[in-house]
Amino acid sequence: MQEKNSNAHPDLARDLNFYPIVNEIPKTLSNKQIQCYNEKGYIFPIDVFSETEISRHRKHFDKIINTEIQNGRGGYSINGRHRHDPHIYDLIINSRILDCVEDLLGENIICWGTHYFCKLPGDSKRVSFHQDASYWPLTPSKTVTVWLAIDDTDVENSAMKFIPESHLYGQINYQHSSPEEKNVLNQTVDSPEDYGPPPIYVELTAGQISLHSDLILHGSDPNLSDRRRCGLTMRFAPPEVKAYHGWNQNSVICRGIDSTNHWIDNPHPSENE
Ligand SMILES: O=C(O)CCC(=O)C(=O)O
Repeated sequence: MQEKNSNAHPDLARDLNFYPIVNEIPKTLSNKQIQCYNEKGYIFPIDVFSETEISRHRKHFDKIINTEIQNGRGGYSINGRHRHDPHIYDLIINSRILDCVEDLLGENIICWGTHYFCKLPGDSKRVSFHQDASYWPLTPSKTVTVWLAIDDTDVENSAMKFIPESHLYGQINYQHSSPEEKNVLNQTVDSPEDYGPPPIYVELTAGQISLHSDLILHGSDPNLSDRRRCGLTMRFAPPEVKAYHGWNQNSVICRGIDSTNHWIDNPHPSENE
């Protein structure tokens, strides 16, 4: 299963509305941050890992990406690896990350996917403006993405960018991307400027995270710098979200329970060894 390989899912009746978070007594995020999520569609920056902690993960990632490159693949091919890689699995069950997610989704938390977006130095590919929810056969659209900065990320090395408030439009029309666009994915929303104020760049220090709604318009430019820009996306949803086409197969019940019995609870990979 590829995380973002599906198109419009015209056969599926999906609820693609934004549901504002109602949590008056958050434990980790502030009320202001929750307000920002509801009004703008994202929160950042949030400090999660120290430089020592993230550099440990970066070393691990360096090894995986080198192998990918040696095998003729690139910076976007490491997708859904948490089921087999204990280091990534440890990140999706990390309590500091889950505490933030819990304030948005409640005490029962599923992680159904992970994907590194690694823009190598000089990478000419862009991520065209899109809504995650348009790609995913999931309903309702309540997935929160945690984007963990593995490297320092700024405008120069093509930080992700958000169109604030665009999550409030429901599903937005898109085109299939043209090859000239060199889009990493395959959907493009034209005229993103029609859906909110100018883009805001998600500049993060390695170890920080951003959180975004699956309805926010976002993307990133080619990386014209000589510095790598890698982020790990972790996709979290409450159990009430339903997945079609087998998208419940890679999941982990990271916190609480799934009383719907819909999601697979894949064990920590070290238990298989
Ligand atoms: O990292 C990027 O440039 C894009 C990431 C993205 O599209 C996502 O997190 O859904």
